[in-house]
Amino acid sequence: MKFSIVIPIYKEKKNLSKLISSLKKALVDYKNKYEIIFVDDDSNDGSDKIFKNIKSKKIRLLIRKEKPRDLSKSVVYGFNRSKNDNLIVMDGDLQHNPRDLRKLIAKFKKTNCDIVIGSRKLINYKEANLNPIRFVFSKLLNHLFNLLFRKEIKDPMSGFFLIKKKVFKSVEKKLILLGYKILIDIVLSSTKKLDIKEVFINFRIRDKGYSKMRLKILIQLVLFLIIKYFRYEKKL
Ligand SMILES: Nc1nc2c(ncn2[C@@H]2O[C@H](COP(=O)(O)OP(=O)(O)OP(=O)(O)O)[C@@H](O)[C@H]2O)c(=O)[nH]1
Ligand SMILES: [Mg+2]
Repeated sequence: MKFSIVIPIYKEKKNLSKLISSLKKALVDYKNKYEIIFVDDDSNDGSDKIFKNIKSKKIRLLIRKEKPRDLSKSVVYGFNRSKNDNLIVMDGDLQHNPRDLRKLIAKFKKTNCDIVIGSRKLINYKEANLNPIRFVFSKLLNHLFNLLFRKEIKDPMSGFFLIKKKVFKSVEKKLILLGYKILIDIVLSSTKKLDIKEVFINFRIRDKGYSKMRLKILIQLVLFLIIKYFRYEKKL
């Protein structure tokens, strides 16, 4: 099984060297079975210089020039330029631990499911490594999602997941592609009932750099859920 890891980045210069070295370490057993594609939304912060010293052909930097910048669109940009049949998305700020990739891949190999989600354990805010407000919001949004769409997904808001490329391709034209939540965009666009598995991951505190999560993005998310809800109801 070969996979392409797509990592959307925006002004993550301070995290990239550490992330790349921990990815290499975590993937040492997978040798020629993977590629890593960083999709930078034209950060202009010198992130590209870090890639100049990388000799491995398995690691690529793509710069997306389209404006306005957008996380979901960057992920699709990377998906469409990937070589392998299985796709993985993860954050570029070290909040997703490269060591957890193994768990996602193992679950996928064992079950041959459509999607494996790396889910945050949202039991209490300290264990989840979220500040109390983000914790409550994440829990509320997850509940709201499951209620509205009659699903049972522990962490549909996760940005860490593995998906078969053919599943992505089957829904690509229906995606809204707005903001952060590409996973729910994909899940709710499928006409086929998807086989979704989850594994718990160790979500970490942002290491360096700054969060791009803003009120605008939360409003985008609520808007996104409303649009999806009406489309979803029509589909049923
Ligand atoms: N290409 C691209 N990447 C983005 C954009 N916004 C955020 N990212 C990246 O997407 C990942 C998640 O964004 P974060 O800002 O860390 O969001 P978050 O993890 O929900 O928020 P924090 O917990 O506060 O860090 C990081 O790798 C960001 O660099 C964007 O507009 N374009
Ligand atoms: Mg983050």
